[in-house]
Amino acid sequence: MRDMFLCGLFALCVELGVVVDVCLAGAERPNIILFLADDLGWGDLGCYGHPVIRTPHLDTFAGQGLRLTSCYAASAVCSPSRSALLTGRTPHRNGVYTWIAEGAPVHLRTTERTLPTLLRAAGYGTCHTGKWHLNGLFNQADQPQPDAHGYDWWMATQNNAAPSHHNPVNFVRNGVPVGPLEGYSALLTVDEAVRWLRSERDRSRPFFLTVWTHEPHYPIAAAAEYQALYPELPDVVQREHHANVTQLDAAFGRLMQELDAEQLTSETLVVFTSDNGPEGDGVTSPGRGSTGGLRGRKRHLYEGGIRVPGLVRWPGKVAAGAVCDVPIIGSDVFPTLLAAAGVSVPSERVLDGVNVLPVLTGQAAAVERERPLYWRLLMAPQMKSALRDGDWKLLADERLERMELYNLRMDEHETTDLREREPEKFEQLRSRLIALTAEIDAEGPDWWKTLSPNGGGVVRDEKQKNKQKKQQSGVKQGQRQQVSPSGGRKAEQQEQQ
Ligand SMILES: [Ca+2]
Repeated sequence: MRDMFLCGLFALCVELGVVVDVCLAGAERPNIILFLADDLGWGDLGCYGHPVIRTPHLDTFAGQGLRLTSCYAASAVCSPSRSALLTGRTPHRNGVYTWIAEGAPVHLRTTERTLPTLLRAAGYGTCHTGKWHLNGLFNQADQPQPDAHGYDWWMATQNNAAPSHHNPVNFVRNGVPVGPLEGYSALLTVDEAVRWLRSERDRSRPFFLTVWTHEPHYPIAAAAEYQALYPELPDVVQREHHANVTQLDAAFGRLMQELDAEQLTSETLVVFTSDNGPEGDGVTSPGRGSTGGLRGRKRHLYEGGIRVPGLVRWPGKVAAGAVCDVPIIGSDVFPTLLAAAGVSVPSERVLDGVNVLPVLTGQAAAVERERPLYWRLLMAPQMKSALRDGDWKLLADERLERMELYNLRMDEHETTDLREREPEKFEQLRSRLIALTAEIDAEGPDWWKTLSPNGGGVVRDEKQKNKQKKQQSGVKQGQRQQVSPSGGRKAEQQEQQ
């Protein structure tokens, strides 16, 4: 029976151009879970040193696997980071160059080859639950939905849970609106994953499951039982934020308990990470997440905006309790998980990520890269491009003119610009950044040239913008009058990203 399945699988893979390592085509192929938090900072977990936030399940999980201390999201906002996880390609190359506002034309195109598509073709069952945020026209025929990117089963939202994490009303399951749900988003998201694991998946196949929580992104809501864990915090905003991270941790723990109950733990590779750094200023805004002292926060290309928690558990393959400071970026997840499944990466296109499995499993001390780690985010408040090559990091403004150079080994907090003291290194990386940006621009769609860097929902060009303003002046005037003088519009924009 199993031989018949393998023969059928081989025929399917040949048809789709997917190459499966024959040695891994049988029972050795792991199940894979990619669990993603939203706006969780590098310093927000107990196992990353947070002095107050309680994350017992993730702390235990970290001790069972590998903790990455130089793990990076591929962007400093939601959608681009997610696009890189699923494609292995940097956001401006795959087209998702900014967070995607509802209604925006920007989306993850079907010309990209995604993890679920390739794993499904190789015989995996596939499921996504939680935030999607890879299209502007969610659950509409005009843009691809999660099923078009390889998911057998999905229950998702376009962006944030609405009206908040509590009793969300905007989940869609396999194209059908779910309606009002009772409970909190992360737990509901995991409940759906558990339901799929128990009742919907094909148990004769390995599975690929992505669980992308809304927590702790605005607008947050945390259950009373988790808020009760922080009686020492008089600030209700801080208490709810910290409880919200604990709620996320509880949801993660529930999923890990399900793996244990189903006796799947030993054959399942689990990756936990976040899509970008923490929101707000961390002191007065609703966002009370921690960068662990790193410079910058969400939207910044300084370390606090992009360096995130990264935990990997694969029993028998990844050493328990290990810690690794090798720089790894979200784009690496694609080739790494394909390698774990014995599936070859697409050879007809450029990948920015590389297979880091040898480092994760302790077989190599470093990652060989053709391209350095690269970021570009035109809505970033200061520097809008960056690359990291070894210990060195270069940041640049939009025109790639004003630049800063840091040595992260000596200066983790990016305090001392070394471009004048290290002219040779500066020139080497400057040339690299300019060339790499040109290469990526030549390949990716040029949405970023015409659409707003903030959400990609409106035109960027001044002439087009003025023309649109004239046509829609009545509507826009009405919208402006609803904005509070205290900056409600800005707060509303932050909540959407
Ligand atoms: Ca995010």
